Amino acid sequence: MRVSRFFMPLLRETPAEAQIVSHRYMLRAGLVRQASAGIYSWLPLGHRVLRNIEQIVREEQNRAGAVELLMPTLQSAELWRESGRYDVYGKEMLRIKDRHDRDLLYGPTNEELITDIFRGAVRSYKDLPRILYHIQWKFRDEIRPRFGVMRGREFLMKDSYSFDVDAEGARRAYYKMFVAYLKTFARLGLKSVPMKADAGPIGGELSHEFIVLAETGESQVYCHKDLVDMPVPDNVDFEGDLEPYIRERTSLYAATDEKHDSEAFAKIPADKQLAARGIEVGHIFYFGTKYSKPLNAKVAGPKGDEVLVEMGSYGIGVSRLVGAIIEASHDDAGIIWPESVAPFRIGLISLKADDPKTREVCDGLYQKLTAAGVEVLYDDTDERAGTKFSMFDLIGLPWQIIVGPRGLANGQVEIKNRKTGERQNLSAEAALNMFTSGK
Ligand code: 5CA
Repeated sequence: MRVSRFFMPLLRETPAEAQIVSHRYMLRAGLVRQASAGIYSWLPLGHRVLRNIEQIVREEQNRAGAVELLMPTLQSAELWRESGRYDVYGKEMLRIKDRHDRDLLYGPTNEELITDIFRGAVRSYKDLPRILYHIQWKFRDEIRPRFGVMRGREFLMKDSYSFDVDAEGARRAYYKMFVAYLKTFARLGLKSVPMKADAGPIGGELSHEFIVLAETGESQVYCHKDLVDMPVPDNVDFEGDLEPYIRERTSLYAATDEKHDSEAFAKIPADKQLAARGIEVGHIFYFGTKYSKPLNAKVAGPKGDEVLVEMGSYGIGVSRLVGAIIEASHDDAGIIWPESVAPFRIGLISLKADDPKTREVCDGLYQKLTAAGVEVLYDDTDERAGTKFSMFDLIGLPWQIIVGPRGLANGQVEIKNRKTGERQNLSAEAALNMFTSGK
């Protein structure tokens, strides 16, 4: 993509309404624009990051055996009356009337709708277990939307729902999602810690939040320090025994504020106690028959009797993750994207767009890198070099290739790593090889 054709409205001034660094950088780098309180338009750069995160979440769900579908954002109130949640959900739920005066709502979550789909289709335990998921916009009319996409009113969520014939099966589903989440957040460049959590309006007894530690996080959390750097399971067989992975983590203390037990925490050796702030990027629940019972979702069990299905639900805040990743990875100059989610891998910076030799080398690199499938944002404009440097540092692409007449006189271009700041001079040919070998 050429900067001269792209749409990337940067802000020069730091927006006064942004209180935390991720929100400031998201506005300044033109990732999002507020449409109204807690509701955002995703501009091209932000949209690319959102889609990259979504894709990693999807791949890890699929790897764990979950199956993707897509449910609508608008739901009928009828189902919510059946589960009893229509009245209890309160003002957070956006209620709408259609032209026939029928009650609709903009889904804040999908337990009812997925249970309805399930009960209409599945009759026997032989069709179980199943984990179904979708990645869809949600609306919660939060009293205080804040920190940009961190606590929005409209936000993108991945929500999965598991169906099993008994509690033991449901526990396996919970473990699958638990492990899938560890892998997902690691691929996004984040250190996540699963912590005992309150189930809130979703319900159930067993619940974990996945927390990314950050000073600006909204949650107060307590845990054993060893959990923070615990290696993520590798080569997992999702059909095998997952309990050891779970035990390794849940045997150490970790809890959010609501579930905090100060006596248990005090038993951790003092140098291993960690009380910190964190961002909740995922939340998983096991709630048994809380929805299958009122909605009468039953299957024929192995003994011929009818049994209510055991369920759980598993959420990831996809749009919140954009902010969380920036909170975890930035410096004074701007964002530092992990390669896995970066909107482009390379920024190609022409220092003198009207110099024929510089243009020839830049155009050649751009064409060959793009042809090799490397995503490049090519600054072919005639802006000042200093302006370009600060723009690329702000938008945080992992690599910069800087091309100008002075370097070219020595047959060289410069490569800069955004994260380490390391620079090296190479021939254009060698630079090309560096990014295309192994592709
Ligand atoms: N049905 C369950 C699981 S699928 C559910 O709704 N869980 S939740 O309420 O915990 O939300 C799942 C995730 O969505 C949270 O962990 C959080 O990362 C994200 N999330 C929740 N509310 C917001 C919000 N207002 N803005 C941005 N992300 C949010």
